[in-house]
Amino acid sequence: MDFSALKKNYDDDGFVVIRGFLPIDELEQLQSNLDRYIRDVVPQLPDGDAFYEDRTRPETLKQLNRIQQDSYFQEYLRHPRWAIVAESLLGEAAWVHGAEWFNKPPATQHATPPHQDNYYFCLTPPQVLTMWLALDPVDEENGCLRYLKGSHRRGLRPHNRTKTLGFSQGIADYGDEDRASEIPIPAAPGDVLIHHGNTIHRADANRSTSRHRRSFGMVFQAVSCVRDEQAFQQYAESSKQQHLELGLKT
Ligand SMILES: O=C(O)CCC(=O)C(=O)O
Repeated sequence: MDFSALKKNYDDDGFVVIRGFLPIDELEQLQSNLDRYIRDVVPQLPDGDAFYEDRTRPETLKQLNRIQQDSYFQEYLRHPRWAIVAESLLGEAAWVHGAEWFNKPPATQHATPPHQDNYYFCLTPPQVLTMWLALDPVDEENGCLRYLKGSHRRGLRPHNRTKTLGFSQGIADYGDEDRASEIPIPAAPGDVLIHHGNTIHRADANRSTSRHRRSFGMVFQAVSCVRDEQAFQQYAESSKQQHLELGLKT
């Protein structure tokens, strides 16, 4: 892999895509462990670790947080393939926050609001990136990610509360001009999309009638980052408040 070309694209655009990042055997192993986790572990998790569009319908499971509480995923966090790419793009040593799983089940109304991840993480400098691995074929119909190229160089935009479980904050003034410059990124299973913590992104709901839109994500934070504890507490409080309003027991 040509890491210097990849880093230049990442620095210029705020995101890069690596097609075929995970070979098929590794992808199958990851997927089968996710299937096992969803079947055996998820039914026992507290509300805050497993989000549903409708809790009474297990098939509407849409987000899993802190998957690394399972020993397979705890070990998976140390997989060198991911860390080598993350550290090359960040240009320094990094550690991984944890692992997450996202889905947009077919025919649900779950759009991802426009946001910048570092509004949630509160890190300075914003040396943090998200690696988002497609597990299904992903396209505009089932809600692919959409990026605003170069937005990572323009600082954080104001965010306000949303009603979307899992994405409690969205960009307050996202407008037509933003929408017109979005770049949708279709992906095949095993492709990874990597975005800078300040890159603006969002995704539509899944409009297909039968296709899931699953992905597996890991966030890498460079060792030079320091968290603004006051800003983070405010964010955590607002997220907790949203969970209470939505009736979650966390
Ligand atoms: O999967 C999605 O729709 C959103 C994921 C996302 O925003 C992220 O990983 O930063």
